[in-house]
Amino acid sequence: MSRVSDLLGIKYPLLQGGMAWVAESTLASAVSNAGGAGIIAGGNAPIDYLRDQIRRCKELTDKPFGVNIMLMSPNAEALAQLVIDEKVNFVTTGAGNPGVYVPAWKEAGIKVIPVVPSVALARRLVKAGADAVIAEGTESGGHIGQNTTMCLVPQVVDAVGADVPVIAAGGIADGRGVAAAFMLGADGVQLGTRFLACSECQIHDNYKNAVVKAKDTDNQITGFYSGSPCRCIKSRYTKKLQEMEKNAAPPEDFEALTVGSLRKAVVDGNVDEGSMLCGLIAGMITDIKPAAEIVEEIMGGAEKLLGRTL
Ligand code: TUI
Repeated sequence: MSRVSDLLGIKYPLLQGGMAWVAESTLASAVSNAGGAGIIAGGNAPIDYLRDQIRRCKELTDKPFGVNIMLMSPNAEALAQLVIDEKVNFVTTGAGNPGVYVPAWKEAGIKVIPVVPSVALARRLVKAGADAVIAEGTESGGHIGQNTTMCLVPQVVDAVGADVPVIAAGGIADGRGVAAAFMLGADGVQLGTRFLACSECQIHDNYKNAVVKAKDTDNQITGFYSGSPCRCIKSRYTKKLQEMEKNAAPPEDFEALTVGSLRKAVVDGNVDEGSMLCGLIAGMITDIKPAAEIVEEIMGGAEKLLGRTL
């Protein structure tokens, strides 16, 4: 068993990304039932909805699953308490430094696994008590840092020391990517984009099909100049946003375009006005299949390449 499987009590050291608006109980439970670690994303969602999602997930699986807390959410503090009240197995965090919450989570026996886009933050959070870190490269979909998976993972592995497992994220969607992550010193992987094109993923079919159709170059980073870069499938929406950035459009114009854009993609399937967050590896994804098949195929492929069980 890998150290990540040991830590989380799962079969395979594979986590499903905590994608805002996307990662809900149906997807998370399917990944957990497949032997990986499913994750419910907090995003900006209301606490009552998230409590229901956690409880629904417990009904759909008896395996461990986690909750991702997006630290820029106004509900982050309430969700930090909810995961304690609901005795969630583990927490991942994104878009900020979760340091203030770590002592209470540890006290409650919750495993803490922050996403880190840099070596400095990895060091800081390990000192604060993180059980593992997710080193996320800029190949990922959504809100991203600037370092690539290939460069970031080995540097984080060296920085955190032998006792702390590192989970690689960004640009991984098959056995070759998993094997490469392990060669870089990772003890586990987190996949988001591959699970967008998954039968149990509840996003609108238009969004799902856009992931499958995307080529290697059908990808665009928005928000680059505002300091909040976000990777999406290239669309009318991303082109308009980039045009507005170039022309330094007023903040109210950005707000009019971006507010509710994730909902438009995920719920309405509006591929022109919605923001279809998606990683760079979408170009390699050509089919939609059940989570169990995805997990078995990827981990089987990695085990063959590495010549050992994971
Ligand atoms: O969080 C993500 N990806 C996301 S979150 C999201 S929803 C969203 N909504 C509104 C604004 C922004 C996002 C869509 N995609 N990935 C994990 C991640 N975390 N990527 C980068 C970071 C990160 C950045 C800075 C983590 C920590 C951090 O710390 C800065 C500090 O405080 O030291």
